Amino acid sequence: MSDFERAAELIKSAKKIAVLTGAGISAESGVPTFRGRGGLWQKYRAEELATPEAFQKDPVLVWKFYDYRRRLISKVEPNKAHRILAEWENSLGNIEIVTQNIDGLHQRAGSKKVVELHGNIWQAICLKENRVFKFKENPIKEFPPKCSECGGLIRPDVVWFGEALDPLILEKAFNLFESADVAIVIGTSSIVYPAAYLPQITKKNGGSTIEINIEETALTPLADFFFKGKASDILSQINNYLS
Ligand code: BV8
Repeated sequence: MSDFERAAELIKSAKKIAVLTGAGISAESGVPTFRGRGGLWQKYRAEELATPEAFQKDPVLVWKFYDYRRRLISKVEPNKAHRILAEWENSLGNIEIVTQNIDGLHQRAGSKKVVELHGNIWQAICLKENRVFKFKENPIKEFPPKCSECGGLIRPDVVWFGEALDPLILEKAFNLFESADVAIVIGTSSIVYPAAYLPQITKKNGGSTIEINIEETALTPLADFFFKGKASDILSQINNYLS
């Protein structure tokens, strides 16, 4: 029996499956990753852009960074990896996704059960009213953009480095990986915490972990299965043994 078949058996017999995705699952859609070749952070340093201090210092620069990504994301489509996970949500019925991505591609592929750990690039927060709202202006016309209701400064509704994640969202993610007997980890360097901790919870509770990545990561030594390859290729191969 191949590892693909074994992984498929694990998925078929799972009571609950928790999926953690990172920028790598959107790479095949054309969205640059953070730390890989040509990654976003290679051009910019995270500290310069995705931190509250950076926004405080230069909200225009930070908003131009997000406007660049919004324009790029608005032109791409979910890829086969996103679509297979959406199919599995329907066919298996016991799978939920926790994503570090802010691109919304899982939802556009049809996934309904998606926890966005780090926020969503198409939402903003009015700092004056402390209100979260959909902000889809594309491209952004004025920098920094202002709240249409009160004229106050707004910021992207994303979690920056050094910022706490929404406790309710984090609790939901922890509970999911705690109750899962299978964790599937796709396209993340497993560097950023607390996200990287989630699959370790499943492991600690005696669950199994399946990692899909084009290269080994900090999680790989812990994984029960490590499939080296592109997310859409590996998921397609596992999917062949599910249908
Ligand atoms: C917090 C949103 C506390 C904005 C992001 C030391 C130890 C532990 C923690 C820390 C530490 N030092 C600092 C920290 C905390 C810090 C952290 O983890 N830093 C890291 C860098 C060490 N964490 C935080 O600050 C978090 N908050 O801890 O708060 C706190 C508590 C109370 C009160 C106050 C504070 C907040 C973290 C969230 C930061 N926001 N993004 C935005 O997107 O602009 S993180 C950013 O990195 C993205 O969200 C991204 O999703 C995330 C993780 O990156 P990946 O998704 O893994 O992407 P990456 O490029 O790294 O990897 C892509 C992978 O895909 C690669 O492995 C590649 O091989 C693979 N791949 C590529 N192509 C494919 C593929 N795989 C398959 N198929 C392909 N085709």
